[in-house]
Amino acid sequence: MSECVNFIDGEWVPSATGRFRDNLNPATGEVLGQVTQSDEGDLDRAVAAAVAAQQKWRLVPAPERADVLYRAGQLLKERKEELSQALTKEMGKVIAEARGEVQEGIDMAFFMAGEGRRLVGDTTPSELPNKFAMSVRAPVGIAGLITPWNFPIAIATWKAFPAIVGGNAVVWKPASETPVLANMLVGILEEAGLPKGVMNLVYGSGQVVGEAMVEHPDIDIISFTGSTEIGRSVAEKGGRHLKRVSLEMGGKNGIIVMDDADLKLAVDGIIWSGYGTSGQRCTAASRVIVHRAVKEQLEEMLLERIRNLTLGNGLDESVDVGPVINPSALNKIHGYVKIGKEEGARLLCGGEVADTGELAKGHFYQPTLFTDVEPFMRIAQEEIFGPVISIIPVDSLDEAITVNNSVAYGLSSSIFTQDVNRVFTAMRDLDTGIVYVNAGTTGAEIHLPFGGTKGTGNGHRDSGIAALDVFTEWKSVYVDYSGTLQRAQIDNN
Ligand code: UN1
Repeated sequence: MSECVNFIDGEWVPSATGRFRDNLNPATGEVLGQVTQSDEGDLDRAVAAAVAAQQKWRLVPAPERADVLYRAGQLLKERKEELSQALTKEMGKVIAEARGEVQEGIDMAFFMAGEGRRLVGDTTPSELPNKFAMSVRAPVGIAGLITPWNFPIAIATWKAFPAIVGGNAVVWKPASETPVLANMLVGILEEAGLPKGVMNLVYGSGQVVGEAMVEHPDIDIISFTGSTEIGRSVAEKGGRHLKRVSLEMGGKNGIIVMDDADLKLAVDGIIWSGYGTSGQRCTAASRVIVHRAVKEQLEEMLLERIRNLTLGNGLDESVDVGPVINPSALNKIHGYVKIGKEEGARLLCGGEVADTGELAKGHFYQPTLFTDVEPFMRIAQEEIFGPVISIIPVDSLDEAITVNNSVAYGLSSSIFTQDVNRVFTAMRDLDTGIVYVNAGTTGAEIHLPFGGTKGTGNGHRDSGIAALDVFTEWKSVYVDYSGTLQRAQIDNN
C-alpha cells in the first residue's frame, strides 16, 4: 500500500487538510493506497516555493538545466518496467501500452534535454548600421500543470520537461486517479538533481486545487489537458487574469476507409486506435467513415477481429483490452450506447458491461461497434471516451472529408487509401491537428507538435519544439554599438 503525498519545496508532505482518497486498481477493485487531498493553503505553499526557486533556476545555463533531464531520462529508462507495471495497475491500460507510454516519457526527456543546447531564437540584421538585433527565449515564470489520468507519465513529461528546460518552475496537479505514477516521476526528477522548489506536486480536486491554480496571481501559465467543458472554464477564468492558457482537450477522431484501401491494414488500425486503451485516449478513433463499396466487407472483418479480443487485467500479456477507469466512466459509456440505439444506429456487437467471472471485480465494457450511423447522431458527435466505434457510410472522398470535419473537435484523423492524390487532398482538407495516412488515429510521436483545432485546443501545442513556445516568452534585443543615438525608422529613411 502506498501513501501518496504532496511534494513542496523538496519535501514530501501530506496536505494540512488530513484528507485522503483511495487509489484503486480499475481491473481488480483492489485498494492500492491513498492519496492526499489538498486545499488552497497547500497550493499557496507550493507556489511560494516555486517563485523562490525560479529566481535561481532561470539563471542556471540551459545546457545545465538540460543535464537534469538527461539524468531523468536515464532513470526512466532503467525503471521502465517498474513504471509500466505500476501504470497498468493504477490506470488499467494493457502492459504493452503502458510500456509504450513510459517510452514516450523517456523520449521526451532526451528530446527536451537536447533543446537545452538550442532554445533557438533569431539573429537578424538591424535596419541601422552598427546595431545588432536578435530574439531570445525567456522563461514565462511559474507554470501550473493540470494533467489527466489516461496518460499520467507521457502528458506530464510533454509539459513539465519543456517548462523545466525553459527555466520555469512548476506546480503540478496530476489526476488523483494516478498518484503513484506522479510520485515516481517527481521522485526521478528529484534524484536526477532538480533543485528543490523547481518541481512541486499538489494533489487535489479540480474544483479546489485546479480552480485555485487558474486564479492564482503568481502562476503565469496554465497548461491543461482534460475535457473541453473544463478547458473552457480554465480559458475563461485564466483569460480574466490575462494568464497564458494552453489547452489540450477532447477528440472525436475519424478513420476514413476508401474503396481502394488495404482493408486488412485498415482493420488493424481501427481495432488498435478504437479499442486500445479501452478507447480512453483523446486520440482514440470513434468514427469509421467508410466508402459504401467496402462497408459490408469491412464490417465482417471487424466483427471477426472483435470476437477474438480478450478483455482482462492488463498485467496479463495476452489481454488485448483492459478496464475503463471507474464506474462513472462505465455509466457514461453505457449511456451513450443506449442513446445510439434510440437514435436508430444498428448495434453490430458489444453494447454491454462485461462482468462475467473475474471481470466483475473491475470496470470492463465490451468492445462495441455500431453501424449505419448518421453523422449528426450524438454517438457520432460527442466524445464517449470508451470502446465504442460508429461506422458511417459515405459515397465519395469529398463526403468523407465533410463528415470527418463536421464535429466540434479537431485532434486526429486518418485515411486508408492507396491513391496518392487522395492522400494529399485529405492531408490538406482534414481539419485536425494530426493527420495519419494508412495508420490509425493514435500513436503521435513526441518530437512533433501534439494538439488540435476547434473544441480540442486553443492554438497551442504540447510536445515537440512547439511546446517551447508555450513555456517561453519571446524577448527581442537590440544592441547598438554605433556610439550615437540612432533613431530607428527616422535616421534610416
Ligand atoms: C491522449 O490521449 O491524451 O497519440 C494522449 C497518442 C499518444 C498520446 C495520447 N501518443 O495516442
